[in-house]
Amino acid sequence: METRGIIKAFPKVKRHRPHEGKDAPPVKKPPSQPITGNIFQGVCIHIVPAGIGNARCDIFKQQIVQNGGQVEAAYSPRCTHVVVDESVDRERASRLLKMETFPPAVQLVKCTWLSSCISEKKLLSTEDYRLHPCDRPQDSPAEEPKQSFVSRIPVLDEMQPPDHKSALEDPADVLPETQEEPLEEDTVSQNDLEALISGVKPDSAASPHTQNLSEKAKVLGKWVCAQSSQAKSQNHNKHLTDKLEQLAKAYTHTGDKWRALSYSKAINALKSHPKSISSYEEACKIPGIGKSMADKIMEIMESGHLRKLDNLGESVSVLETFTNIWGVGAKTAQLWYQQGFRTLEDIRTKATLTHTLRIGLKHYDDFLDRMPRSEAAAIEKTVREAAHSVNPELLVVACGSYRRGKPTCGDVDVLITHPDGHSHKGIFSKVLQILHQSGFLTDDLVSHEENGEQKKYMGVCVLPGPGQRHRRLDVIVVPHDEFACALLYFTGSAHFNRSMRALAKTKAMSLSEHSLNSGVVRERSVKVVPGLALSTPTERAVFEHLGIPYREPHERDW
Ligand code: DCP
Ligand code: MG
Ligand code: MN
Repeated sequence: METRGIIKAFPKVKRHRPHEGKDAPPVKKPPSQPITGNIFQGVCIHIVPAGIGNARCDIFKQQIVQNGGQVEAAYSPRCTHVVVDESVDRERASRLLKMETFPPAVQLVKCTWLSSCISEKKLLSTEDYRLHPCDRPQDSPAEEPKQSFVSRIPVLDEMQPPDHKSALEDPADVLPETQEEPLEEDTVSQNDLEALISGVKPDSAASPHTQNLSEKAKVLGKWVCAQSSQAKSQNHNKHLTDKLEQLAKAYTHTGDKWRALSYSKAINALKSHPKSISSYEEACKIPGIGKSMADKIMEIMESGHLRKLDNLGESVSVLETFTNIWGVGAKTAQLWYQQGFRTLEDIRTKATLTHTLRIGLKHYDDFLDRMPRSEAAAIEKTVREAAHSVNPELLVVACGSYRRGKPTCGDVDVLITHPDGHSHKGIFSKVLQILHQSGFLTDDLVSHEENGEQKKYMGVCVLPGPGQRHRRLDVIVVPHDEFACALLYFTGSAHFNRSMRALAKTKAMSLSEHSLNSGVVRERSVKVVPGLALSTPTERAVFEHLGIPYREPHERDW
């Protein structure tokens, strides 16, 4: 499926304002901070970094000093407080500090005490935060969960890192080992991927533990496709998601798709969280947010900033400029960067360009500009009129972001079929010819037949009249028995589709833009028996077969 490959190579995220403080050195030395408060006046704190993470540690230190306190790099008799990670108990603290006993005057406390003091802007009693000899780790994400299916939730940040050479290398970010293409339907990584997106191990949806109805509901509740995306419309965590989105974009541009996905999963989770996050523990409890993500959330909460954004380096904005060319993915962008190209002018004059890339370059600004819905509607109408002039019975539907009700659209995705099941044949080239002749279609990007039946076209169009911009247009023509699955696929979002396909997989089914099959057998995620297509006259039928509530298109905007 070459077409998908091209769609994949085209990042969804289209504009990114390079960060202004890009070259500012990271804040490393708390003592140089101006003192702006007095929460910690008279307090001398040693932080045991184990488990807390460097970034969070630095933020704590900075906040202590800024608020009139003192920080000791190692334990000393001057210390009034010793702060440890929530997961550290008294025994471990003794080992870490190499101290058998603690002087009674020293308060040994969990770092939640620090977070709370900072967020409540006062020196709180350590009463509820002190470590006692019998203390067990509390609220640690590594803690044994109460339900067995929850215990198998893989948290991205806790998996093993691959041998990555990312431009944004961050030892604090830990990644899964597999680096396969995440968007293919039947790749080995699909299950894992959705697990990362939804925070639930897909297998668990079908496990005996979930037979109990309420548990099943709980599991389904974790699937993106089983939930309404409306939940994120009231984002209570915009201050967090804005920063994380900047980082996610950077990962997209550098081709670090696992990190980009992990961030987009966390961003979705934060956007749909019913309230503003107020503590590290609260962040950790959200499915899809692991420790390292929670560290970043804390950093933003406590300092209003994410220092990583200051250290992105020049390459990220150059790679972004390149990947913003339609048809250019992270690989090509990196290759160009390695070849010494830094600007669009370099690409225009020095890079080897295919026909497609030349068109992408020609319409660089137009393609980055999302069009208003009204313009998308006018484009769809133009296609519909051309189709109806060939055969008035053809069904023509604008899908994609338009059908999901978005106020602006990156392109227009038009689906064509014929209710009689055969008259869709042969219309594709006729419709395109009409649109070419009228001057509406100006360039072709990709046009091909797939599976002998479904046909895809990707091109460029322009509405008549002065001042119109060139817009991307995708058209697919499908046989009527594939209509519902094609409509579902083409409506998206891509994230919603991944979730639904992964859910299907847990039920020995397989969902594609052609059909929903049951009785699928996979060996190590590779399909060995394709199964049989279920009857799917409507989108609703697909939801029903999968056992999830129907979602209107505007609820699929994940
Ligand atoms: N699609 C998908 N997987 C992809 C790309 C696309 O499942 N990798 C599906 C879901 C998308 C639909 O195709 O919603 C249309 O793709 P677009 O790239 O046009 O995306 P949207 O229309 O959703 O957004 P935009 O407004 O950016 O065009
Ligand atoms: Mg679209
Ligand atoms: Mn499209």
